Amino acid sequence: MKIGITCYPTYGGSGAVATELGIALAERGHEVHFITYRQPFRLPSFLPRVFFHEVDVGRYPLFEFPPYDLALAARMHEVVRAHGLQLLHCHYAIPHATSAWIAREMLHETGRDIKLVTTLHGTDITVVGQDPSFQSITRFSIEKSDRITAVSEYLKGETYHAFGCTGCDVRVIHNFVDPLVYDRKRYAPLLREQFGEKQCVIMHVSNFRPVKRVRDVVRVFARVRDTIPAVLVMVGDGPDRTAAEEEARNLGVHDAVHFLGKLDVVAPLLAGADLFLLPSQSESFGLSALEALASGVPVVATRAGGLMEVVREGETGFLCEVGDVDGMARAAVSVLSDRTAWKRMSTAGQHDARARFSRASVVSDYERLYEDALAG
Ligand code: GMT
Repeated sequence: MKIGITCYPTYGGSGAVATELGIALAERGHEVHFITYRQPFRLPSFLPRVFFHEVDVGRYPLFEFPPYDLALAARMHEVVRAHGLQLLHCHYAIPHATSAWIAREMLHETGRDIKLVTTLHGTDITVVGQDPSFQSITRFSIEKSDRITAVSEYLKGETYHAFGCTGCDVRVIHNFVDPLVYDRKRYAPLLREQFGEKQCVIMHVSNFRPVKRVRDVVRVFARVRDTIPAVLVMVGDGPDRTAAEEEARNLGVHDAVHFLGKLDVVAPLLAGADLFLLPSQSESFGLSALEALASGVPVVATRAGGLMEVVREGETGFLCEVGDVDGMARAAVSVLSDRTAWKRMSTAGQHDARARFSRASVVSDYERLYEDALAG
């Protein structure tokens, strides 16, 4: 198949999943064209059958807000025609699926057609899409897609609940993890070199948006540190980084908190971590938690949305209510202070991630979905 993929190329789970899906599809012989405003962050410079088409938004003094959605639609139209694409897979309903619909309407003018597949990742449904100014266009873009997927049962439910979409058939295709990349045994113990053997390494990876509650990460860590020698490694960057740094200073743990900034490759770090914290307000899936589990890192997170489908309570990690800093700290101490329990959880996480979220089976699910769309 000849497939176009549009995603947010920046640091984030949806871009990571979209890119890794494209790479896996190309490995299976499909031709994959990424159409985005920047090279996706997890896309290496060259891979056979993988192409990147940059969307140039242009800057004209007339436009206070350059019309990215239209530039994207025009680029999609151009790439579909130039390369004979059969299908566009958009990650996020707005604006990507909306642009794809415009591109398809333009193609109809010349008697051609293309199938549209949209994957919902969360923010478009749970936050932006429910803003009154975007509600109707989000719903429209979902309903105009030939196939719609959501990354969790939770998100599927939210989609029906928020938008009705009675005529839609939202299918759940979970996110996936590459077991060869997220493998504890594969990497040199970089973090141990830096922090030694005697301290537990607690880790958080995100874009530090308010929804991630990064101050709770620091608060949980400070409580854990009252009992257990530990360091906190914060990977990523975003609006709440300063607040997290300030919280670390206020709680007197700043010397033990290490902010590494944005890193494209996190697997070698995860492979050296003892515990992963994800105290989010809302999470439609929680890809970073899955990557941690696959790397043998028990997860302490919140009972928020899709995280309940990713973390098996008591088996691969612990789930607490949003904001329950004491509960998360108790859970973290319980697993970090009992080596046998930690080992059991670490092994269970690696097995469960491979069994339920394997790259091979999820990529096959998408392949079948595409074939079904093309046949329909
Ligand atoms: O969580 C974010 O802020 C980034 C966002 C994105 O677009 O990458 O993540 C969403 O999609 C990921 C991939 O499907 C999911 O793992 C995240 O749970 C989801 N984020 C939210 O629902 C807040």
